[in-house]
Amino acid sequence: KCVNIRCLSNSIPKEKLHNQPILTKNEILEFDKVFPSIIKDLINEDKFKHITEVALRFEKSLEYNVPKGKKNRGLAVVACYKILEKPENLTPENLRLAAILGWSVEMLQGFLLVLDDIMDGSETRRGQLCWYKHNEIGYNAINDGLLLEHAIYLLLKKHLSDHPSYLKFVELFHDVTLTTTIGQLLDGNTSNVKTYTMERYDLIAYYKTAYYSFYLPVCLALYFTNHFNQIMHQNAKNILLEIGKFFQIQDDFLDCFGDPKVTGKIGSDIETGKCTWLAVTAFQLATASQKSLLEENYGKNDPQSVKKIKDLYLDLEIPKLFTNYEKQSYKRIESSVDTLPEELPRELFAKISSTIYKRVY
Ligand code: GPP
Ligand code: MG
Ligand code: MG
Ligand code: MG
Repeated sequence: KCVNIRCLSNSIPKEKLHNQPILTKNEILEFDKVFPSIIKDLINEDKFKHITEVALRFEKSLEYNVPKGKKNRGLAVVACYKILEKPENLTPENLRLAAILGWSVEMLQGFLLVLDDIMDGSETRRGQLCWYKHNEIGYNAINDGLLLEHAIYLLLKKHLSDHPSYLKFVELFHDVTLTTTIGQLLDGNTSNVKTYTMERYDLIAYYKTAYYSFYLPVCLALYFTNHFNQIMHQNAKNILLEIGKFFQIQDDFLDCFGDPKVTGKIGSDIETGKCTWLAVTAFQLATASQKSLLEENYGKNDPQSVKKIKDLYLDLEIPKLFTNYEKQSYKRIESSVDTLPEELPRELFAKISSTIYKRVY
């Protein structure tokens, strides 16, 4: 039974630690407090501060598309920084810079989501209408997305250009954006479900999600604390990509079986014929007649076809398989954490995977 004594963290059942943000309420508040000054910096950039029309539009897009998510990725930068940094360096100024790096990751996320929603034909995101879905926005959202991407580099230049790792930050953001774009290309290159394999799935999940969502925040914190050891980075990358794949499998499950009131988004993977974990798993398990049903109905933007696919997923007990997969995969990740070299903060990796285990949004 859950004991109501907060200071005795050991007495809180492990279950209670899942699906919780990586930082405390107060730490999240501190992170949020930095955002208004970031908006101010951005709209006061020399390039357009005198073009009120541009500054106002940018401000509107920043407010709508950046701060309203879970902020897992941005908060992870700060959490990782706090663990890696020497206590004497944990000054308010350094914490502010770590928060700015975190918000830069949230800018990347905002940029990717604005464009992803157009490509996926999505309706809602974070419980609100997708940005491009507003009548007065439409495809101009593409340009707003590009501006959000530039916000990353404007912030880095303004606040971190004197940091020894400045070039590393810039190159990392470029590299991760390229990786994500390659993942998005593969994800959008849909074909008949019979051609989808788990190998293809893994590649898409690593590229389109894991790099930017899990490797990027930790890598930024490593560079910020001047950790450049290649082996250390490779070890961190290996485990973070596994965590990222696990996260994308959850995302696929929630697209089909999640509650849009909780996830804040209406799924579209079946209609758009995406290579999801559910589709690949279902095709592997299907009988010959079920395979033809999949081939005929998967990827059709038609409610009856979608229902046939969802019913088949239920017949094949995909939700149960998913729950088992989630449990097994979580266990595997936990044991790989235990084999990480000493110089890597094991508790951080354990925390990252526990924040997403059993998530419902
Ligand atoms: C998640 O895919 C991947 C991204 C948001 C990366 C987009 C990359 C671009 C280059 C634009 P998803 O479509 O499954 O996410 P969601 O379910 O949140 O729409
Ligand atoms: Mg999408
Ligand atoms: Mg997508
Ligand atoms: Mg998805």
